[in-house]
Amino acid sequence: MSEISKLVQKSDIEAKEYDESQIQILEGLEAVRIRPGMYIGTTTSKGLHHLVYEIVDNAVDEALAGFCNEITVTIKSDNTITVMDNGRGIPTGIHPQKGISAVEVVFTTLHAGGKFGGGGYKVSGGLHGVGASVVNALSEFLIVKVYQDGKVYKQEYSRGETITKLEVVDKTNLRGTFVHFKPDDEIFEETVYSFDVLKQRLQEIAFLTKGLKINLLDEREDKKATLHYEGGIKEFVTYINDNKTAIFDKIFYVEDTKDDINVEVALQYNDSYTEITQAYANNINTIEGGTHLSGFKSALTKTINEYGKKFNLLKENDKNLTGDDVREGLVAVISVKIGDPKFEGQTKTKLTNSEVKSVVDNIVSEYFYYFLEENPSIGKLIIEKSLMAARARDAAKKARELVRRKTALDNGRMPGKLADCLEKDPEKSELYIVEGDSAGGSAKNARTPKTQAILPLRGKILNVEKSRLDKILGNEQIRSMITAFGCGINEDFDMLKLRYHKIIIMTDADVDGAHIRTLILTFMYRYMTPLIESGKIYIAQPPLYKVEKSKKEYYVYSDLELENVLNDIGRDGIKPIQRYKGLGEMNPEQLWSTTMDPAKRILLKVTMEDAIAADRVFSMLMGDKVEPRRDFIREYAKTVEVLDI
Ligand code: TSJ
Repeated sequence: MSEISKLVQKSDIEAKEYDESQIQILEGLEAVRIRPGMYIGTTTSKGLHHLVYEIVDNAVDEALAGFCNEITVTIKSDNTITVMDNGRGIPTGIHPQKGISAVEVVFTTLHAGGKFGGGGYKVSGGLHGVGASVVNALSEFLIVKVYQDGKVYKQEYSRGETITKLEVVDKTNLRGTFVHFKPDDEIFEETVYSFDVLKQRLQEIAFLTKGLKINLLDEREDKKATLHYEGGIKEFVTYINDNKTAIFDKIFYVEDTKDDINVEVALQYNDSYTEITQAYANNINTIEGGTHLSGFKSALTKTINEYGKKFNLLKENDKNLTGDDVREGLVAVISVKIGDPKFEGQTKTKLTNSEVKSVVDNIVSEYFYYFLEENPSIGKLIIEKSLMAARARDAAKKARELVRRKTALDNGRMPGKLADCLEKDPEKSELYIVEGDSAGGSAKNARTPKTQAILPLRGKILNVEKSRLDKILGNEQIRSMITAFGCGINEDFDMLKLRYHKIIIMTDADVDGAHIRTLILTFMYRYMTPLIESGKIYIAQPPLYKVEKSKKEYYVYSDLELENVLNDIGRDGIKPIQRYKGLGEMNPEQLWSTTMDPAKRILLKVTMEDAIAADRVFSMLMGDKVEPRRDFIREYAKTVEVLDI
């Protein structure tokens, strides 16, 4: 007997005289409660928010089918969630075989999503795509109301069990489906919803479903957002380019369907050197790429070369522009919707349906060539930009070879100022990047030489947002980081060669320190993205104050904590309150015990949940446009001390 059926037997299910099919349902939902991680990935805050997306996806499917144009998500004051749409309402009739309504099937049967109705594309059933029954199983209560044919139907569940029959409770002239649920605090480690997290994902869904209006209301503090984009992913491109300078105004946009594969592509170029391409399949952000992305890339490179040759912007016997050349400064969003998406890869975010590649390739080639012909001034700008990229790439290649040759000559020698650790196993080694020589000196004296290495950086760190690779590689600070890390950059990046499993940025707790930290992080984000994605980068937290009272010392890490400490120990008889302006003001013992001792220190891990959000922040902080930066700093300066980017 399986573990699950044993548990089911032990409970009082049989005492209630359930029939065969109901026992199967309960076993299924019991399994969800026993191993929630298998169904929603995690029971942390991420999983908590995932419940909302599971429900919303069902309403989005109704919108894709053409029967709904508005969805309202509300965070109630008790952190329960309601989702309402204005679609046809889940069918309320009795399912002939199962003997229960479609509503009850949806909420009590695993993987019931999309089993009836048929036809069209569905975004539910995607990445986790586990359906409404999983949300039901993991909710202390769930109430569904269907507004249909003049009546309001209602049914209640608790932890996956049916509590009431589906019954008519009212009259109505509305149409739609309403769901109210409370995530079970026996399951979730965190039960407080974040408005910003929900807003981020709902905005993405709204971009990907043009015309659909999504309202997000927060009744805890009377906040709201309306996410509604008639232009769909075209407006997504505008949004990504917000803090950047586009090199032409018009956005290329195409939507077409071939062989039942619906393809939407929007793109524009900006004057930066980085590429932002976001690919989606059935509204899932396919960060590992796949066939839709390959089709797009192949079409873009081919079309630009063909156009350039045809209109004599490229010489007949010149080398072709490469994919990298034509994607410098590109912002593109690709969204495909297909009946039966297949995902593979480490995070199951790589689309593998082979038929998609040529469909995307054909659609993009045809329409983009036409777009260039119709807009010759844009065509010329794109070719010129690509040619510049090609020349710069040659220069960068030479610079990189020089760096490689130098390192070979140095025989793999580390930068002179690096005080390396004795440990050779990267898993046990950590690197502190410290700004300034005096702080570097203190850190070298404070460290545990066995496992802690120190790399002091002095002088200007280049703003990589404003330079191409050849110039970046000419910067000594950046070169010393690349050499010390050992893992290379960009296409040469190799995590296996990384020499430290923790890289800790330690700068002064002042404005200059924050600026230097942002410069270092920008470099890491643009050239060593996997380091950030895999959580190898940390920020050290030196204390802001030292309070001394009756021979005791208190180290304090924020203004709020200072208030609390002073209230705790009493303000009378306090000798000095020392404000640390720089790391250099601490002696090595103090630096060790407050900031570097693994047993006591506080490290902030740099995370990157959302690549678009991160890109916007870095473009804004480090780019040319002053306005958005000023607004951002005004908005956040009051509340945030360390940006958790
Ligand atoms: F799944 C769910 F219960 F969580 C949920 C479903 C939650 C929300 C907020 C909305 C929905 C939902 C389902 N909205 N609209 C629908 N539509 C159907 O289920 C439906 C209606 C009619 C037909 C038909 O063929 O006549 C087919 C379907 C799938």
